[in-house]
Amino acid sequence: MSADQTAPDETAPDPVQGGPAWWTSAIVYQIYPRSFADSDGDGVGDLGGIIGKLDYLAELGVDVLWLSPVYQSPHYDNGYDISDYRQIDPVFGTLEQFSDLLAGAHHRGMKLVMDLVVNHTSHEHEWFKEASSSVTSPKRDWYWWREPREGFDAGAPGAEPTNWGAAFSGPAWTLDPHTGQYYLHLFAAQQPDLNWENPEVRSAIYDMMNWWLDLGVDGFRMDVINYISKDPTLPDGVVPPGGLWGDGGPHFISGPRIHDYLQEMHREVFTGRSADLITVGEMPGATVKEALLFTDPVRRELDMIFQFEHVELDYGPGGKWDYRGLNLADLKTSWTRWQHGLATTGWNSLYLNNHDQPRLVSRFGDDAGLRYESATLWATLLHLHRGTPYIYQGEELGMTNVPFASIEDFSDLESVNYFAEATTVLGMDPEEVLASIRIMSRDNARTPVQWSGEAHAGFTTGEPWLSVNPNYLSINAEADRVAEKSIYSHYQRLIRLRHESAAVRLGEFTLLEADHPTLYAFTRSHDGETLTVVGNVSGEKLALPNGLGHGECLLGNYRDAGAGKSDPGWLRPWEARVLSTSPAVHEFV
Ligand code: TEU
Repeated sequence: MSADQTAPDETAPDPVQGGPAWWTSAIVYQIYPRSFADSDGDGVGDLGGIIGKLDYLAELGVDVLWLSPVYQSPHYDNGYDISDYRQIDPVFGTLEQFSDLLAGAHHRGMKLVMDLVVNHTSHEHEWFKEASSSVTSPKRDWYWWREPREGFDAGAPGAEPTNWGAAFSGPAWTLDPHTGQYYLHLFAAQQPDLNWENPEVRSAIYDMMNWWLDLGVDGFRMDVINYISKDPTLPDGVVPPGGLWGDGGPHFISGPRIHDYLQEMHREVFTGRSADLITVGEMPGATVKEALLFTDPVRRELDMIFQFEHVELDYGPGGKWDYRGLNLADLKTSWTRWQHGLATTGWNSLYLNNHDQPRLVSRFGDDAGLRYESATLWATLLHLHRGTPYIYQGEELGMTNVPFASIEDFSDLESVNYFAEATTVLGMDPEEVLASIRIMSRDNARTPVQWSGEAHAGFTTGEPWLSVNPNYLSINAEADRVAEKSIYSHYQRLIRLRHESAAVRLGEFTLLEADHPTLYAFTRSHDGETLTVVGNVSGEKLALPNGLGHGECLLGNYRDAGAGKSDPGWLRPWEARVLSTSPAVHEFV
């Protein structure tokens, strides 16, 4: 890390001083290292694999790489359970290799952002080992410990200190038989929650963050960062109808001290450092109003957040596993509310895919006959909104969900634990449970990236930790990049358009034809320039109302769209066009 990378950069536009921040024109690419590329043949992706693909990423044109966790971990949750924040897990490589990766990214003009998982650690972290050694341990209070519920013996049914359920099934409390107390874990039992009320915890985390920034990383994606402040009285939650556990969410989502903590973190870690850093907070359950507080630059908390509203619109009343399909009207309403809510202050992150979401082309498009068209339609709609777009590995190739045959094919603890709980305690039909896991499981996003038609899709020379999607023979990077209909090329064009067009970066968003069932249309206006975006979210031809198809086509997903050959009155199945209704500056078709 050279000294000038951490020095305050006086020339960088500071959002507080006015003027758009650099990340308004940036595109972030997320790497899930386990599944990206394996350089040593052990079947698990690694840093060497990423280094080998830096040119591929630079050619795509992305500005920032975000690495899902590569720290030392027992991998119960694939690295989201960290046992040492300052070590690279040997399965991924070494700190030296990490420095090479960082230098390689910087050399190609890309920044590198780390995943920061500090709501919880692994149960194998030294802090937790020490904390659980005795009730008088100096680190006892670094985690949340409680006696069994009054009137209950430790370990008896219902003895948990609160009725909260964990995100990965079962109760949010596990008994430590050694000390007779329970510890809190909002996720798996192997992920005990840190107690942010304790100033020593916060200071240890800030030290660690400063250590990584001094090493030269360009910022952090902060895992469930709006869960870190709990109501210390830990009240019971409401049990939903047919549910097993209470919902603790209201007592820890954007809890009482969350803004204090983030402002303190800003002061202790980011103040005085370069304006070229980036912070993004992952925030399930965050509202637009809260997002405004988290991302208003004068409050000095975060640059942007990941909100979850749009990826939960296809949940039924029973939640994630009760899939009911997307109603486009709901998405229009939701995205429009977020676009307007953060129009003048704050900033949006734009995503449809990540390592926790099924593949977008299977979930929202047509992953069979019109895979190219529907993948590029969704990419176009997403990237033309106001905010920073995120691309998840394989999305740029139109990778699809996976035809998992049986529960044995799944690896993710969320899917595996849910299957066990649903088929036993809830008494559900295993085939029915399997059907919903097939659609929504996080493993859909976690199979190896399909690089080529070679064995295991060119991901590894060994046995991959999770089987490659059998469609790799036709869907892979090598084939896509030379195909006439290349999804990768479409992403390249979208990235260039954002880099070069102020209207894409900053334009005011206006939704059009709000009530149309299959047309998603909007304008982006900036400085006398207006772009009109029209997208057909269906496999049927669509007649465009009110002359909407007129204008010069800057970018489209049907090859003839810009050559004046397409009919401006119609959109073909899953067709998207970006039209300039003011003098065009660039030709992107
Ligand atoms: O996810 C937080 C989260 O609440 C959900 O996205 C969750 O993973 C799941 O999809 C609910 O169905 C973050 C990470 O992105 C995820 O990979 C981790 O498992 C989780 O935190 C715990 O660290």
